Amino acid sequence: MADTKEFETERGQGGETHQRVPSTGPQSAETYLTTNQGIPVSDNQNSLKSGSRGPTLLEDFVLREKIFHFDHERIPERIVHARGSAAHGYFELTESLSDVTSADLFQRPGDKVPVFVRFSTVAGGAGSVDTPRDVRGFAVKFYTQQGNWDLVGNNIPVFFIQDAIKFPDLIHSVKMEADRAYPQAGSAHGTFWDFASLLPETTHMLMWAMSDRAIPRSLRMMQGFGIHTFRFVNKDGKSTFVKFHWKPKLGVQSTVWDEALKLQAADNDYHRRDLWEAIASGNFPEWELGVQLFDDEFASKLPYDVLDATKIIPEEVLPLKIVGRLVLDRNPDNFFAETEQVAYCPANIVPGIDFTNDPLLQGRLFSYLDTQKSRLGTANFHQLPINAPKCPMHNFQRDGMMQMTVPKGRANYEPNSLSMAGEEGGPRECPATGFRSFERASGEHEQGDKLRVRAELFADHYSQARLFWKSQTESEQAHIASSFVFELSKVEFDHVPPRVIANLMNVDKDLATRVADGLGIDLPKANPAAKDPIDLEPSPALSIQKNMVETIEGRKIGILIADGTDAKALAKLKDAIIKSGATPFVVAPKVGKATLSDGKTVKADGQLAGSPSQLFDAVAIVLSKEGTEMLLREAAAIQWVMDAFGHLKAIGHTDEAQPLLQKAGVEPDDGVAGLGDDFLAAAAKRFWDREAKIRLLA
Ligand code: HDE
Repeated sequence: MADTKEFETERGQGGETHQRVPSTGPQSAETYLTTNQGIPVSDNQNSLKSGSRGPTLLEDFVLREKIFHFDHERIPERIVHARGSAAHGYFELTESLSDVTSADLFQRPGDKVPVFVRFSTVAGGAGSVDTPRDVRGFAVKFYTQQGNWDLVGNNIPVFFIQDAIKFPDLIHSVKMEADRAYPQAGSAHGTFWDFASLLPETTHMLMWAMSDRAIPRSLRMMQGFGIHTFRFVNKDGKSTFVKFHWKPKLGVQSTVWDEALKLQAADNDYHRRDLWEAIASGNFPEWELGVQLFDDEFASKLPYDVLDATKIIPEEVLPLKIVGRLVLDRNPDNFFAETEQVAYCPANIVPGIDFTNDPLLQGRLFSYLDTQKSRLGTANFHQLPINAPKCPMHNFQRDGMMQMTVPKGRANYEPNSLSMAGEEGGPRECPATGFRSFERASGEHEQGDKLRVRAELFADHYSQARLFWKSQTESEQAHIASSFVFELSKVEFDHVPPRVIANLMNVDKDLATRVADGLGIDLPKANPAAKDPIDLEPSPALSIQKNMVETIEGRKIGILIADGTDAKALAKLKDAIIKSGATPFVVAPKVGKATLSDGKTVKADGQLAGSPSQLFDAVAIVLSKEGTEMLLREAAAIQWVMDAFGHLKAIGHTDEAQPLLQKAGVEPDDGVAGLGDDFLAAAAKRFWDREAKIRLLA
């Protein structure tokens, strides 16, 4: 892109502003505006008219081309996962997996592979909000030396359905309803729960979706999962099953529901902005890659099927082996060219990795390539810079819309003997390094008659939902029960909530009772289970609260100030926050300036009305007596403090600010502190115990 630093500003006859390259001085072709054909443009403010007040002329090709191109700027949004944010980075191998896979990226510790990672919500459109209750996509494109490998996963390790044939029904039911086109970006509506209640296989996923996993604090603070069981294949052709896990360095962190709702009003782009700002400020988001490796024998002993995407293998049953790290260190240069045009595809796989017969995965292998053609318009979308492999790529595929390469010679077929005539013959197959599918069926029933059936072990719909429930803390259980109540309270069909609760009866009677109570309806009988659930050992690894990483690194701390704020206290606090790896954000009634105790003025980062406390992980109220008195008359300030308390955040404050805390209903607890180290320690946590005092949960 040309950077015309030197330009002159002039006024036109009608007073319009013209920025023009200097009439004298350098006028290199790099600096002036052109049409798409490279023709220099003399005037970008006025269309060509017949007379200054006359009609616009059709011959104005500058105008026509500009408007024509603008008219076609949009492309179809993704059918699902339309709303997303992405970043560049790298994957670094820390432990070799050469014994189980021949995949080049898993051979040599220390090797780095470039990646492009896109996070997304599922249900909403491209312009929808960032913080609905929803599953998040976690798609990684690895540009390896053996071609692109796409690990297209989610932040929840299981899925709603077991067979791809149900995906269109699932998505139709969860997206905005067909006649009224609402609600946008949320599952709290009739058609979704109607469908889900009729499919007991959704129960496990519903437990996750109703948990705090579905309202993440940040894209940087989510786990990621490949979900399906995949295969590794080593150089001897031996296969090992593998499940992929991403573990965030900052731990899994979520919001509370009221906060997530208020974030939708405070900042539609909350997650997008958070990711961008973290990378721009050098706080690079990071994850570890963990793998669960197992063989046929292990798989055959499990009480569930490893081809069933509604099941996990608990980490306590099969520990993770950490083999590498993912670092996101560069924001996209252009949202459309990169984040919008990136085309992930689970079928993009490299030698050494292979699929399994998971019937959900098998359907995905068709869907993604197919959808990219309608989204990106041509079979040549792989040539877009963001999709192109970063290793040599050549074959005999030719032509098509938007062909960007100019192949030379006549070799567009194979076999050929053109080299015998001294011409280029083109590339040839390579059995030694080429991709080979794992040849053998493993396990029973992996081949045989053509049957439109589901494998028998898939029939256990509830045991793992129960396992998930039992693995949560009391506070997390209360959140899950309350989410069911919230979502079902939005369902206008009276017959649907009892059906959901009848499924929950098979998970846990207490949960079912709490949801029924919360809705004020009678407890239904349990839905007869296709296979009776069994009690599995709880998995503490599934709880967010039991695994909190207590750090303020990567967090944002809101500091409320006003005229009269103690200058020294403010400087000291900001300094301490920065030193501990967090970001301070100063909020004041007027963004332009606040006059501090020493008479100096400071500029705030945000104005009080536009910077509610849900934007921060913890808050400090650094007010003088006069500042407090003023803000006691400002509803936004009272709400600021009230919400920080209600969202279970640490609150640091000056003594003088106490009346404001009182007016906001803050009761003293471990999370309410001064402004010293006690505040910084508290800012690393959420105060779950507080919730029982302020919220009636189910
Ligand atoms: Fe997707 N999914 N999906 N999905 N999916 C798409 O592909 C599909 C499923 C996931 O950031 C689409 O390029 C089917 C599971 C992510 O660009 C589409 C089935 C998981 C993304 C599609 C599933 C995912 C998509 C829409 C059932 C977690 C966003 C646009 C068999 C493992 C990728 C596109 C991005 C996107 C189909 C189920 C994850 C329509 C048919 C399970 C993260 O092809």
